Amino acid sequence: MYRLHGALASPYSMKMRAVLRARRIPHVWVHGRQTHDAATARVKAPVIPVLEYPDGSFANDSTPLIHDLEARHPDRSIIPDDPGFAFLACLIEDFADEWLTKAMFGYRWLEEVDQLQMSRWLGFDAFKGGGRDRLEAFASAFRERQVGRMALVGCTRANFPLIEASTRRVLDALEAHVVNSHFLFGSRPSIAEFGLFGQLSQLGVDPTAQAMMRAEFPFTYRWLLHIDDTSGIEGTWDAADQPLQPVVVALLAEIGRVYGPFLLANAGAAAAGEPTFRIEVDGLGYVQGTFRYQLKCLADLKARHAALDADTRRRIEPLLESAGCLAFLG
Ligand SMILES: N[C@@H](CCC(=O)N[C@@H](CS)C(=O)NCC(=O)O)C(=O)O
Repeated sequence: MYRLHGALASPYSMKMRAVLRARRIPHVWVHGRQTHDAATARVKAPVIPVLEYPDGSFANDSTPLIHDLEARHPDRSIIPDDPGFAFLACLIEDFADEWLTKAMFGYRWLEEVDQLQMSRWLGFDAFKGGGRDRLEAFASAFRERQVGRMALVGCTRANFPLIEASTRRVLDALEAHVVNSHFLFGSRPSIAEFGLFGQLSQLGVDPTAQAMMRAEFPFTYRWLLHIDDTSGIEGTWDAADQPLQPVVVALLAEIGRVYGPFLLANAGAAAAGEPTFRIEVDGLGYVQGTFRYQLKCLADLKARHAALDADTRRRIEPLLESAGCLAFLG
């Protein structure tokens, strides 16, 4: 039995919980301040979710965890068996984890109504009782901490127009898709859906973002409840020669438009020893501190792309080219 240590307000925790459910991997869901501190003390970077393995070892970082579980458990894989679709699914997951998360963080901590509501719910989730005073004390301390970190993760008011425009394009594409099919690469969920679900699950709860989703993206809003538990889904992957869903083409175009330039600018700044970098997309500027973790993400994506066999590359490169993704994968 695995033990997944996470939090309801943690997008990566919701992602991992949905993955374990979908794959019918026996686990218990453990959340709350006490277990959080105990579990994060057992890993290098004190971030959640933390997965406790049946042998008592602990590990975190959702993407490597997902691939490790793929290696340990063959059934109900969430990686499409076609190497081309597998690469695209991993690219979309990384985009959600590293770019869409800025929408999640921005919608949560930019406006006071969300800061107040979410910090209180985070306190409620952390202590599960123990009185209002303790909850409020935690809430105001956590709110101050998170609001103070907004610039660090690029979620400033000045950056938000680009983050929001990008998020709306993603939601537009999903809204048009989920009425036809709940999945991107067939009739079963892939790592891409879980990456998107993780971040969007929070937009489905936080007051301002939830109101936007219910009003403008009502089916995507409902889709979140479906992806939260797909343990009952028995589906198949699309065949390699089947045309890609328009939603996949739209997501790749968004990756080429915003995420590629973001990763390249971050890598360029790191190489030049610059503390910050700036990109501009459709006239909207975005400034952020240089981030080491995203250097690893870019390197992983390049390595996955380079590892593709020649036939697969020939098949998906025209799509990557027209989406502008080869600019950062080459
Ligand atoms: N790359 C990690 C990111 C994990 C992460 O950032 N988790 C957040 C919660 S969603 C966290 O624990 N942040 C640390 C903190 O706020 O102290 C993953 O994919 O699991």
